Amino acid sequence: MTERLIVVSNRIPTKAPSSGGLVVALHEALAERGGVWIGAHPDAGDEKGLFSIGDTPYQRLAFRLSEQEYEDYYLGFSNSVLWPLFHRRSDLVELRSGYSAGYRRLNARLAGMIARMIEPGDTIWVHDYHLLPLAQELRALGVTNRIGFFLHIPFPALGDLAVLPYPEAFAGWLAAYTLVGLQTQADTARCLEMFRSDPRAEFLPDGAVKFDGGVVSVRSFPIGIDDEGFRDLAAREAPNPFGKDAPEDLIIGVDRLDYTKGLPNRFRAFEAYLDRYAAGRRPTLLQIAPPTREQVEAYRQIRAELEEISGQINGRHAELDWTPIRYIHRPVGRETLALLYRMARVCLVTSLADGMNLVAKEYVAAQDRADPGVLVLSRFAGAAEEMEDALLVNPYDTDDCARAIDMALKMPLSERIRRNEASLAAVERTRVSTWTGHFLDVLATVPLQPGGADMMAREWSLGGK
Ligand code: GDG
Repeated sequence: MTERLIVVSNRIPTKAPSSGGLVVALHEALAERGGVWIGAHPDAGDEKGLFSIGDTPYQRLAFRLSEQEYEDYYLGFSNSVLWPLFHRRSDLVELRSGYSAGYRRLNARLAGMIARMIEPGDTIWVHDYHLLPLAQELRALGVTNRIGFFLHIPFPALGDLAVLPYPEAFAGWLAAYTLVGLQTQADTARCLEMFRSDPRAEFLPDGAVKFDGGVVSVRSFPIGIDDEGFRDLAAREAPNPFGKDAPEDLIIGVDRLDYTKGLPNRFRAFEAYLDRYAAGRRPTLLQIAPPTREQVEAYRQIRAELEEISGQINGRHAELDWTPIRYIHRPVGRETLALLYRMARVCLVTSLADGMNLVAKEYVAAQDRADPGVLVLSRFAGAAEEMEDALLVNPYDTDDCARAIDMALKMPLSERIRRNEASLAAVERTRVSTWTGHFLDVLATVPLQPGGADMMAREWSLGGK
């Protein structure tokens, strides 16, 4: 019997990765154990089945989304319903006819393709919110293998789930997995609270949940980075990315341009810092914000809003030889990013909700341990649960953030070293290569009692909502 690892994610990496992070960690786990990575690829074959792509030590199988699937499953239900809902932005949820049926159809189609190639000893690891019902669809096709799920984004509050078109289906999606992994203990508590509030769930003595004939275990697995790789990239001899005139007090922000990352709040807090605390200093906020999901209206709005705010702030404060906000709306290379992290005296992470936030960990790992910069970190990023020695802020409180910037720029060396060491210890504990191993070890040992194939529970979107 083979014991392959089958990783399933919404997107499949287009080429074998050359730099660290989750993709590399999964790539290594697959190369070591042997297995298959399955995910959507924009140009793979036609829309009928799985296509083998690329040249890697394991197999990569791609499927292609039709235009309608892209619209309903990806832009629609995944990114205009689940993403805002899970990030406490129910006001941005767009419930359009066809979204949830499209989401269910894609998950069912993918399950069909996977069921045809699965073998008895295989372990399946599904990633993220695009594929929540995949295990339930697989169970309905008779797949009894161990299936793990990891949610990269926050677990929603119980009250918010009522916004879903078929809220009662959600617990069934999760219960069909063998193991559900979440970023933080707070997420785990919210997930268990959801099961506790559901009369169909029964808690077993070991904390696992019996539901719909199956048993699911729920644990937190805080994700991390390749900290050693990042440190080496940051510490290498390289030309200054700014050329000769590097800003003196550099503050950095790095985020996909997403409304969950709290960028308007950050810009306003920086403005408040300039107005109230800067006294003689001329810091520069370098904000790198590559575009993302631009077909979704909420993303077009946040882009316009940020351009307006940064224009206003620069208009008020800029001088001939100083631009307070440098806002770069495109990606920069990973090597350059590492150098910029190391040069920056402060890193601002002001997410309004965030599963983990890897930028916080990358910044800490990239610092010169003898003269580190300071991480200002939102209490609402998952990373705050482990990195208590960062300067934790409430991103909704402009003055709290402005004061934190002031404190960070004035912080004595001894305190910067102490805080950086403590945060670094947290980063090392969650190193991504350890993280994959830990998840897979737990998945291999928790009770296996597949269930969740209840056809009634699967009727959730057949009405076409
Ligand atoms: C989701 C969850 C969770 C960004 N701009 C550039 C660039 N990046 C890289 C960063 C970092 C990654 O993208 C962003 O990761 P985050 O964790 O900050 O955020 P999401 O993309 O929202 O990720 C999140 C994560 O999944 C993992 O589970 O932590 O909470 O939302 O690595 O460095 N990289 C380069 N140029 C850029 O311009 N090279």
